[in-house]
Amino acid sequence: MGNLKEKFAEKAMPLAVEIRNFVKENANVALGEFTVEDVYAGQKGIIGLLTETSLLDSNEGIRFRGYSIPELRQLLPKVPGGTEPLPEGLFYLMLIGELPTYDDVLEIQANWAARSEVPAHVYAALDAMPITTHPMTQLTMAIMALQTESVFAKAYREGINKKDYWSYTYEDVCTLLARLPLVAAYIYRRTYKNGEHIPADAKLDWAANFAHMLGIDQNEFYKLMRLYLTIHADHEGGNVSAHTTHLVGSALSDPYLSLAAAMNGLAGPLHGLANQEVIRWIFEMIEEIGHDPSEEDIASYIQKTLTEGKVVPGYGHAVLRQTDPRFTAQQEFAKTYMPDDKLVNIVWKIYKVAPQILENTGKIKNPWPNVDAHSGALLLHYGLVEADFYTVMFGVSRALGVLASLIWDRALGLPIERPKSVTYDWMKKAVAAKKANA
Ligand code: CMX
Repeated sequence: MGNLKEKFAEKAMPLAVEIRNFVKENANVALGEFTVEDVYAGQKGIIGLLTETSLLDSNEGIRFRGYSIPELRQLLPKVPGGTEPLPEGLFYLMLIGELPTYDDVLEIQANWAARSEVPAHVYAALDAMPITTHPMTQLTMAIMALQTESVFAKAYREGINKKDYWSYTYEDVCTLLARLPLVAAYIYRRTYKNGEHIPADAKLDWAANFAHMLGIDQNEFYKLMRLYLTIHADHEGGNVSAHTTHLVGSALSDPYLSLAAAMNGLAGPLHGLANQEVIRWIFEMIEEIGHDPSEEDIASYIQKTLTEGKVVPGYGHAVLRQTDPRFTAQQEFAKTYMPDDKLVNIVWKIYKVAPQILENTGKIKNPWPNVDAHSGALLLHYGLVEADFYTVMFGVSRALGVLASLIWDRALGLPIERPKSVTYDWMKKAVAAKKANA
């Protein structure tokens, strides 16, 4: 990818030198303190990671290179006459730190289209799996099968200079991103559509082509896919999928190995699988209380879920403390294109009653909806009814952000990650010593 790769090198190489000098000059500046609770609560609030592509504010939500989601919807290039941003443009922004032109996006599209042929053995590996295999398991397997193509792994084996790690990583990332929608669509069609596959259409953009290969050739669904694949891409570095990519990549595992590991994390119900769980939970509710539940009906169903010791999927967040702007963006889309959709209206009713009930528990730190609370209802509207596939779609998008970050990791020469762990016994002694000295 001549242009983008060169632009990235022009940005990243001087910055790597600048950061090295910054660290040398400021090595002893303290950034904060952390408590026993912080450690036992999953390290939230402890600064220990570096991610250039995006930054989260607990109240405002995510910003990609300084741009909020509403700003990205305005400013990123769109197809002529289009209304939603093109995710290829977000990839450019995350890599370069500046908004791309439409021509920049077209260049990425052409480059990825040229790399997109998936080797036959990847499809054969998928076909060897039972049709009942969860789509996320299939996705991880497909990424692992694609790993045979890693130019980073090959070059490392042959011996390369550290300074060139980023370049091979870049090549792997672009090839992987080019092929990911094809394998995801293949998984969908083999699992749910009798293996009747639909060839890619190189004239379409990355998101519309994905929609086309899934079998939903509607202009409105193309728009949804552009929005969906943009907003799910990145959520700074500490979430399970981003952190896993960075952690595994820090061992110099190639991008395929790193992304496969990340997708296994995304497949957890407290992370990406929540989009599937939301729809399953709503359908169970409908089965129990009918198709047109009142706010009171929904409130008692939420109470029941909590009493049974289960989580209300789509609500809460490890770091956010407000309604997720990714939820709001999807709500706005729904208000424009499907204001009368029954399921969408149930999602909105849940939004009216759930936060107060969750707040009243006194323990849930964020009672507001996250990205997963809305996405399934939008997909269902366009006929994508197979909820078990939803996290694969999240994964296709998340790959953009975590892999852009992985290129940065290699360009900045970030080292192997190895935080210190301690035992409970160690912790008790440390606390006793602190108290004695207080
Ligand atoms: N329903 C019921 N209980 C919830 C809850 C919810 N939606 N959100 C948090 N809680 C509970 C926690 O399980 C925890 O309970 P215990 O003290 O009994 O262990 C307590 O409230 C405090 O948790 P927290 O500090 O508010 O939240 P965490 O940082 O531990 O967890 C998250 C964050 C997202 C895992 C949690 O809110 C949750 O399980 N939500 C539902 C699943 C979900 O929607 N996940 C998707 C997140 C977005 C994404 O990554 O895609």
